[in-house]
Amino acid sequence: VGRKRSLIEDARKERASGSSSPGPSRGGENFVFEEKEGTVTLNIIFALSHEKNAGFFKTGKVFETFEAKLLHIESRPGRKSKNSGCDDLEFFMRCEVHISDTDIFINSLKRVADDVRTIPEEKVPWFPRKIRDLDKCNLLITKYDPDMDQDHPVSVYLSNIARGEPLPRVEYTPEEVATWREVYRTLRTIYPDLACRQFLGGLQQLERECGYGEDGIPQLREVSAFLREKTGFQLRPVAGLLSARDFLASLAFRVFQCTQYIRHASAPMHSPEPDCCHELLGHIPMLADKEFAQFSQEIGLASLGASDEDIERLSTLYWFTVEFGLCKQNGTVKAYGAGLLSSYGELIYALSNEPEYKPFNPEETAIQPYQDQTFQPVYFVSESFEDAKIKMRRYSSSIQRPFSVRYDPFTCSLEVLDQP
Ligand code: HBI
Ligand code: FE
Repeated sequence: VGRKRSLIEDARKERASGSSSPGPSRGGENFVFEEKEGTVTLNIIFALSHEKNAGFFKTGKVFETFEAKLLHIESRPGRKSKNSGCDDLEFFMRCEVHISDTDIFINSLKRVADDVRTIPEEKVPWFPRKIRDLDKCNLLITKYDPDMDQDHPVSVYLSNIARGEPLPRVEYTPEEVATWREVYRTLRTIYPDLACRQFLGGLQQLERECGYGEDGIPQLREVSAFLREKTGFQLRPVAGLLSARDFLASLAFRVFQCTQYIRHASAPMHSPEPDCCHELLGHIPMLADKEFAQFSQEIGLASLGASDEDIERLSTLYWFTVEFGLCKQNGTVKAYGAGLLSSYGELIYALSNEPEYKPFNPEETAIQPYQDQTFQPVYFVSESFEDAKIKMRRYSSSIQRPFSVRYDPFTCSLEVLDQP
């Protein structure tokens, strides 16, 4: 037993020194905020029979060993005692333990107590509270594979991403610049007819102030500084496609997670995943628009601590607006979605007579099935960004969460308010 205990303690010491473990936080009585790789709150019920003499103090030892923080304790006559007249007691304990200790903690209790049960409670998934918490929003779904091309600089400049260092400057190869040139030239010619006014305005400013043009791939560091001045958005380099939850959470802080590598030269007009052509041409000019920036942050704020089902709906909304959205301007329909503005083929298709259009309406848009392999089956048309933002706000206030959030732009952090 002694050895086992010291192993547990060693593991704990290691953990304590290796990470700045976040302090436990909890909300009201009926829900808890989950910690990302931190502690978990457990509601435990167990019984102690009359024969287990001093059993209660043995359970106390288990709590002590695992440094379980006791939040509540209650006792009552056990079920057996009511029928049989013996003096069993049942205990209810609410406590916090380290997530990775959960199973061993419960098993240890089972050795000293009877009928050990845990009662699940409503969990609020972990979400970032401060901008630096975004270091933990790094769950990659897919990652650019440098093995596809050994000369690709991707592995070099992905190595120092997580530590909040200044945005790395990338030396792109002549072949990569040639890919960019082809994409830029092809798309630039059709933008004046098909892109919305805000996009064209943003792109012109980027051409004047940020070195946008055919001759080189703009550096994220400069683009990020540009955006900060325009709308407070900043860029953060990312190694690939993030989970929808982590990606959307960063928008709440006006942070856009941005890939920095470029698609393969063998298919310059196609990329199955985001690459810097998609980000720099599709997203960045739009993020320089105040109204659009607010709209994007609105989706991000709605996603914090939301259920998996709500994340799915918000992700679909993001898809049909930020990626594939259309809007009315002076009586004609224009594109503002980055997936369209970075794809020659789909941009032309979306603004032809072929596809079906529906008015943007969050309740309906959020449940529309979407396509990530071919062109979209339907596009949603907004009246204006102002209108889209108001509708989005109304939609997000309808999402059920046991708390509300308020963003403080001065500290770039969230105030989390428990609802009465
Ligand atoms: N990750 N890096 C990156 N870029 C995206 O555009 C992106 C993502 N993860 C998820 C995602 N988009 C979509 O699921 C959105 O609908 C949220
Ligand atoms: Fe995108």
